[in-house]
This record gives sequence, structure tokens and C-alpha cells, in this order.
Amino acid sequence: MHWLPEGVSTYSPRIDQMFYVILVVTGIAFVVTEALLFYFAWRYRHRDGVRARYTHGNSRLEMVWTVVPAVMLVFLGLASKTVWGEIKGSIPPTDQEVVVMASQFDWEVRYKGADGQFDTADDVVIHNEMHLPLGVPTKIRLRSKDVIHSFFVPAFRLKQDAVPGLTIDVWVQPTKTGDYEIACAELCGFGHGTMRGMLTVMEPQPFQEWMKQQEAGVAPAEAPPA
Ligand SMILES: [Cu+2]
Repeated sequence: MHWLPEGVSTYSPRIDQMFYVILVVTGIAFVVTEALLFYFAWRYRHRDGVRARYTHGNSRLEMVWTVVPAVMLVFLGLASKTVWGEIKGSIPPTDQEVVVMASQFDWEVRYKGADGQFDTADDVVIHNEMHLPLGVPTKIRLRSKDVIHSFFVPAFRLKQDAVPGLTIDVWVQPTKTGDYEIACAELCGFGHGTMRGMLTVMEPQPFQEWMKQQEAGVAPAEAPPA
């Protein structure tokens, strides 16, 4: 099945597997319940000369159709929580860090710069653009200046809210070079739909060169959209 964009992070196969398990389980439940709904509507339709019968229901049947979906729901919930918890809870040790400051309606992306420290004069700051090295885990620290945004990179299967007053860490290890979309997945105001960025995964060597150029100011950072 190929309607999802190609997954290009180390954990995307696990997310996709979970997605398909949920899709199949809920898909079967949907088809069965809708089929029964239509069948009963047809089977017990109005017919001349047939009187309606009053019934108190069937306790055993009601138990079954309550307990079975409940068990399935708990199973899917636990399985999802396990996958997401393992991904979120295990940020691999890495020197590669980026700080993302979300605001209406802009993604500010900050690199440490030549001194290897954040919040110094030589930080490299660009807007609505992120470059990451291939095959290396990057820690992404999400912040927000104003309202709740959601940092969403569909190709990575990564989506996480950016909340004012909090720093929320996520990580990714890209598995394929290319350009991928960054979107805001939380309705954050009138320009929400314009809050997009481009993420470029590069081989480590070109990435280092790009970083050097940024640090030297050779390629001036893109101005934020007006
Ligand atoms: Cu937003």
C-alpha cells in the first residue's frame, strides 16, 4: 500500500506497521458493523400486517459487543503507546542538535555554529528550512514563541507539538537523502496553512560543507516570509 509518503527515518517502519494494524482492525470493524446496520434496517423494515415486537434485549449479546471492542481498543492503545514510548524515550546520544522555535507563522531553525554552543553570537539561524545529515541521529528541541504549533515531517513519521514555555525533545535519524516537507499540524491562527518549511537530508560530507558556508555567512540565511 503506497498512499503514505516513503518513510525515511529509522523508526518509520515501526510507525507504519502500527498504522496498518490499526487500519486493518478498525477497517474490519467498520465493514462488519455497517453491514449489520444495513442488514437489520432491511430485515426489520416496515411491512403491512407485521406487528412490531417489544424486547428487553439480550444481555449476553450486549456483553459480547461491549467487551470485544473494548479489548481490541485496549490492545491497540497499549501497542501504540509501546511503539511511541520506545521511540520518544530513547533519544540516541548525539552532538547533532537543532533548536526549532515555532511562531505565527514561521519555523526558526537554529544550529550551534562554529563554537558548538547554542545562544551565542555565531549561532546559525535560518527560517523555514532545515538541513540534516544522513545516517546520523539529530536531536530536535522544539519550542514555541506564541501558541501551540505542531512540528510535522510526514516522511519521518514525526509529529510533535511545540508548546509555549516548554522545550520538547524529539529526534530523527534520516535514512535517505532528499527534500521533505515540514508542516504545522496544529491549527495555530490565520496563516496556519502557510506555515511550511523544507527539510533537506544531505550526505554527511556535503552537510558539513553547507554548515561551514552558513557559519561563514557565505550563503545568507533566507529571510522569514513577510
Ligand atoms: Cu503553526
